[in-house]
Order: sequence, then structure tokens, then C-alpha cells
Amino acid sequence: LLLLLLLLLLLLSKCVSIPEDLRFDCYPERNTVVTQELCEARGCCFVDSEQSSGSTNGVPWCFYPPDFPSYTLGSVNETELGLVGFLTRKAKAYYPKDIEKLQLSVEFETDTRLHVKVKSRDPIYTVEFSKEPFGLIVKRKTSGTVLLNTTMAPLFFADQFLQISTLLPSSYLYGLGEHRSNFLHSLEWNTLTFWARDVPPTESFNLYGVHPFYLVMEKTGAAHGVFLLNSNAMEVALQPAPALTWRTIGGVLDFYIFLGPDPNLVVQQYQQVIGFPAMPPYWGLGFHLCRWGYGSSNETWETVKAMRNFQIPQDAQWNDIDYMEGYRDFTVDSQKFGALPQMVEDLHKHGQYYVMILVDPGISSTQPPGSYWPYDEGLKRGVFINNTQGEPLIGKVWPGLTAYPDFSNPDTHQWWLENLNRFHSIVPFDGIWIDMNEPSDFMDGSSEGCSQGKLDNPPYVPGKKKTICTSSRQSTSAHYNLHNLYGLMEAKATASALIKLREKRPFIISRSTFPSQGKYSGHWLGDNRSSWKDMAWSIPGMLSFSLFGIPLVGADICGFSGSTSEELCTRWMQLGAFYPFSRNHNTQDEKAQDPPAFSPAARTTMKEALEIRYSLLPYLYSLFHRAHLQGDTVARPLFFEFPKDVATYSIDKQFLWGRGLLVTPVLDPGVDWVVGYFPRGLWYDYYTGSLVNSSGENLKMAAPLDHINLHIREGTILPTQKPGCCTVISRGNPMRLIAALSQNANAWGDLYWDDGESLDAFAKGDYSYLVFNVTQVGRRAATHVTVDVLTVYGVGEEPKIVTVNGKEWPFSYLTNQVI
Ligand code: MIG
Repeated sequence: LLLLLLLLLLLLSKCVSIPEDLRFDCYPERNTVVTQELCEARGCCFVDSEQSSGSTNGVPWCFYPPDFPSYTLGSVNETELGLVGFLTRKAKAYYPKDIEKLQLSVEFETDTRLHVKVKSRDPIYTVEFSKEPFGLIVKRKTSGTVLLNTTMAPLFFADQFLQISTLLPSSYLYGLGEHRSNFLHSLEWNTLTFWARDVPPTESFNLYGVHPFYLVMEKTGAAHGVFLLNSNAMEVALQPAPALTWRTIGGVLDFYIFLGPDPNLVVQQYQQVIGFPAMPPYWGLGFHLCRWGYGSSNETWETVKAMRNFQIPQDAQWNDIDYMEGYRDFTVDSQKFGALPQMVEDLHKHGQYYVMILVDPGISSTQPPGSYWPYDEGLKRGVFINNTQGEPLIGKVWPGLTAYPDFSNPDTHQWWLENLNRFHSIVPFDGIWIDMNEPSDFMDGSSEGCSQGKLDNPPYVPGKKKTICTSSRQSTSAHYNLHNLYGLMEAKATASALIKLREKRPFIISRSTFPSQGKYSGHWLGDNRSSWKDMAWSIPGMLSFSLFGIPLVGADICGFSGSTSEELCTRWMQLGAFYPFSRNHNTQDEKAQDPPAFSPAARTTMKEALEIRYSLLPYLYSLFHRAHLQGDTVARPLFFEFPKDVATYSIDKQFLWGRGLLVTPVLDPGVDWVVGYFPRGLWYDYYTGSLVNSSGENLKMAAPLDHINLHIREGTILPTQKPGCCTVISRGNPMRLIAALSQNANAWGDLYWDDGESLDAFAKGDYSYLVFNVTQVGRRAATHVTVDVLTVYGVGEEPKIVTVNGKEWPFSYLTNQVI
């Protein structure tokens, strides 16, 4: 007892001995009368100061004792700009969810500014280092899975050769573009090269773009991603261990590791670093028609008229290099394409748009001085890439000898804008297609060859071809370091110019791409062939670009080179109606492959496929909004939605739009059926509502030539609209909501809606966002949206009455067929 008393006294004296001025309030809650009990429950001192000092001067009655538990500072490390330390708390304080570990960073930002930041730290990974030899081991905490282990092979860091290897936790590896391969990469001693290159897509070749990012599905259904931020020529070697080696010939090793743990989150986390994609204009999601080899503006115009005549949806007509004079950028062949301005005016009158190839970056250098402003002015302002002697490097592209604009130089952006501005006043184009921007050089080097220095002859050469000398000089560095960035920098200059010219959302499609590209442009998959195999390759190509943060992607529908057949083109128009970027494009000298060029039956099927696309545009547009907002994918691999279902890991013959629509195209000739995988759950036929109740199985379905299989996932509400000739019409049509009920009779959907073209509509708040919910009881009110038809699949028994806002409503009921 005595001991207890003593302790109490000690406690009391500890409290009372704190001067009133130094009592820090432990019970600041305004509406509570603090009692001794409440106070001591917090481990604080209770001293009724009114009694002790006789006044109500605001001195807290409940205050912290000197030894109240706080954080302890562990090790402190110096950083380039200051210090980083870690704080830990041994005992919990009284607020819920007390955070145990904190990171303290102190940055001496300038001589007059100090920045101190404390933040919570609860990583879902652990990092260990091996000292001798150096190695890095990263593990996922929950499962213990080793995501990276670089201790198995030596690290290299030479001037022009950097190499690091890691073990992988599984063989389910995706990404690493741009390459033609299955979506799931082979790890059978497979080496992928990264060096932007102009070449028709071929397996195991380096292609137009460079994306040093991969995603791995771990064995537990969790996912992680790795990004090497490096723009030099590089290689990734894959081997069956499973293991991966990064090999680059310049720059630094700058890795980001994204822990997910879900594949959607990995891709979002990657885009938090590289930037979220631009919101496309609504019309950009309509159908685009193009070809190389329209002989004249009238021939182009005739095609548009034929499309209108057959009432086939089309939002944009394109022209390739045919319109130019001598293939020179910013010129129009006034003989053959004299009617271009009138054609564009006519498109605009019909609510349609015009996109032109603008341009191949190579600027003709052989015109008499004073006759070609782009070159004369570019020379004067010093906007071209120079050779090692400091003179513009001359290579060869379509117009013959050409100089190359250096988009790493801000003066070039201004010169580019002025060129586009001059041209836009002649032909008021709406969108721009940038081609050959690897950059391509038919000479591979320059008209004077290349230097013999270390930049043109590195000790290790990953596959590279058909471009200007890597020793050439750009404003910020040698082309050696900037080559892979050419398409990104050109797209950036082009997007900012187009914004200035039109004051609307820019629409740009680029051939060469690099991480961050999605902020400025979309991408088409290059010069494919009119073959069944090439059509099938388009799906893994498209899904890879979903991973790279460039959701606006598609392949040349019906194939670029070679001649298509009516059957192939029909199947391809059906699939292409579900490319996020939907364009039919053809090379010169091949027969026409636009829908009006085919038989009435084929034409009708193509039209119907496009009409389904146009019906679904409100849904597609809403998916693009989510991509823009947070990096969700639009065309989505099945395993993103079913990460625990290993059967989905290798699927690249089917894909989803968002979470709710499954596309199963026919990819083979001469068949009227298709086999598709249905992950476990309910799936409703898009057309009829008939139900597939899958246990996670492959199903064979009828697929006559006029039909593409589409299924709605249970729990989804799709906002749709009656299609029209073009989005300007369809956007005004009443909505139809299609609700596909889940087993618990729930469904959810949303709609993002704005004027479809103004800049930053979302950021400025100029939009509507509607959420649709079906629950057994419950409703939502929506304004500014007219719902014409509401279709509900999976109702079960025939309802007796249907009421809307309390009033009885006419309805029709069809019995479901169950497959
Ligand atoms: O050297 O502009 O990938 O779509 O039709 C060929 C002509 C140049 C390559 C593009 C293709 C385009 C073509 N271009």
C-alpha cells in the first residue's frame, strides 16, 4: 500500500511540477467535460487548475506528462539535398490507427528555404542488399515472393555498357515493347531489342517504339511492374530460369518498381510516373478512313460520299503523303489536290473531321533558296539536327535529301507551330498523323556517312538500323542518347501547336512512341500485312500499348500491305470496330478496301459492326475518362479482371473493354464458329441477353460471317446510344442503358459526359458524371440524360408491372435462352 501511495505521489509531483505555461493540452475536444478518468485513460496528467490556482484562465486540466510516448529517431542518412531519417513509435498513443513507422525528410532546398516533411511509411515490400558482390533483393511482404534478385549475375557500369540481371518470380511476363510477339512473352532465351526503327512489324525485330516496362503476374495472383527510365539503345534478354537481363549502352540505371498488388494498380502506378494519357476528342473515337494512294482530292471526296451514301458511320477522312507536292511537308499538290480546302469544308459541314499526314519529319533540303519556307527559315533559326561538324545533317526520306528538325530545341517548337499555322490557314485540318519519326532515314547515316567516333561505333551494338548518325548533335545531347525520344518530342511539339491552332483537344497519332507518349498522342501499330496472322497479332499489340499508357491504339484495319480479301476484311472490320482507335488504312497500289468497295453483304456487315461501336461510344468515352483520370486501361487483358484465374494469363485472342464487355472475334478463315474463354460467372450475349453461366471454361459459339461475339459481364451497366452517321449525330440521340444483372441482381455502370472537344473539360468541371445502379431496392435520379430504352438481362420470371417514378410503364419481356 505504501508503495502504491508513493507511486501516486511521484506521479502527482511529476505532473504538478510542470509549470502551468508549459502544460500542453491532452484533451482539446471542445464538447467533452474532461474528468480525471477520461484524462488518465489517455495516460495524461489531470490537475484541476481552478482548484490549484483559483482561476479559469484556460490552463489545461489534462496535459501530457514529460514521458508521454512519442516517436524515436532511428538512423539518419545524408542525401544529396539534406537528410532522411526513420521514426518509430514503441507504444501506441490513444488515437486509432496510429502509424508505427514514419519517414522524415529534411531538404535544404535553397539558401533561404528549408523543407521538412514527415510522412507515413508502410511499404508492402522489403529491400535487402547483398554487399559482396553488390545485389538488390526486393520481396513482397505478404507472400514473401522475391520480385527482384540481382545477385545472380555481375553488374556492369562502363561508359557505353551497363548491365544488370534479375531472377523473376514467374514466367508470366508482359510489356517490353514495341515488339511483335504473343502478349505473354516467351522466356526461352528470347532477346528483345529497344531502338526505334522503321520496319514492317516482324517477330524478334526492334520496331517503331521503345517501352522498357514489364509487368509480371506472380504465382499468387498478385502483380508487379518494373520500369527502366533510360532512352539509350538497349536489350532485354529473357531466359527460362526465369530471369531477365537489362543491357543498355548509355545513361544510368534508373529503376521504378511498382508493387500493385493488382495488375490494374501496377499500370496505374506506372502512369503516375510517366503521366496519364490525354482525353481524346469524342470524334476521335469514331471511325477513320484512310489510304495511301488516293490519286486526288476528288477521289478522296468520292470515298467519303460513298460512305455517306451507304450510311456507314464515319467521323474522319484522312490523307496520306499523296497530297503533297514532291512529298514536301507543308505543301499541297495544287493539280491533284486542288479541291482539298473545299473537301475539308464539306466534311466540316457534315460534322466530320479531316486528319492529314503531317508530316514525315524530314524537311527537303534541295529546293532553291527562297522557295521553301520550312527549310529556309529552319536553317536561319538553327532548328535542324547537326552533324559532328556543326552543319545540318542530311539524310533521305520521301522528298529526297532532307534535314531533320531537332525537337529537343524549344526554338524548333516555335518554328513547327509557325509552319503548321501557315498550312492550317490553307487546309483547316483537325488532326495530325506523324509518321517516319523513329526517325527514318533511307540512307542509314547521312549523305556524308557517319563519324568513326565512339558514338557511331559503340563497343556493343543492340540491333539498330535505318536512322541518322548517332553522333549527330541535338540541342540537349547527342542523337545517341535522344534517338528513342524523337517521336515523343515531335508529338509534344505537335500537340502544343494543335492546341494553339484549334483551341480544342488535339488528335494526334504517332508511329514512334516512348513512355509519356500517351499525354500527347495515340499510336497505330504500323505497316502490317493483309493476312489472318497479322489480324491476330493486332490484339497483343493493342493490349501491350494499354500497359504502356497509350490507350488510343489500333492496327490498320484490313491490313496495310498485300491485298485483303472480302472475308478477311469483313472479320477485320468487326474486330477493328473494337480497337480503341479504329482506322482502315491501305498502302498504295493495292485495291481499295474501304467498306463501299465490297459486296452489299460484306458492306452491310461492316456497317453493322461500326454501328455497334457507335452505340457503345458513351461507354468507350467513359473508359477513356478513367484512363485520363487515373490510368485505367481501355482495351483490357482478361487477367486484369480475373488475376486469380491462371487460365486467363495467356489469352490474347480475346479482350475486354473496361471491366464489362468481352470481345471474341473470329481470327481464322472459312469458319462460322469461334471458341472463347469465359471466366467464372454470368455472361450475357450482347445482342439477345441469352445467358452463359461459366465455371471458367472454353465455349464454342456460332460466329457466322455477319456476327461478332460480344458478351456483357454480370454486374455491368452499359450506357449506349442509338448510332448515327457520325458522332455529332449519335451524341445527341437518347440513351439506352443495358443492365446485366449479377447473381445477386446487382449491376453498376457510369457515364462521363462533356462537350467532347473542349480542353481540360474535366479539370474545369465542365462535365457530368452519372452513376447507374441496379439493386433490388434502390434508385438514382439523373438529369440532362434522356433514357429511351432500358434493357435488363437476367430478370428471371416475367414481371407483372414495371413502374417508372411511381407510374406504370409499358414493357416487353422475352424469355432467356440459356446456352
Ligand atoms: O515509307 O506515308 O507506316 O502508314 O501509309 C512509307 C506512306 C511511309 C509509312 C506508314 C504508312 C504510310 C506510309 N508511310
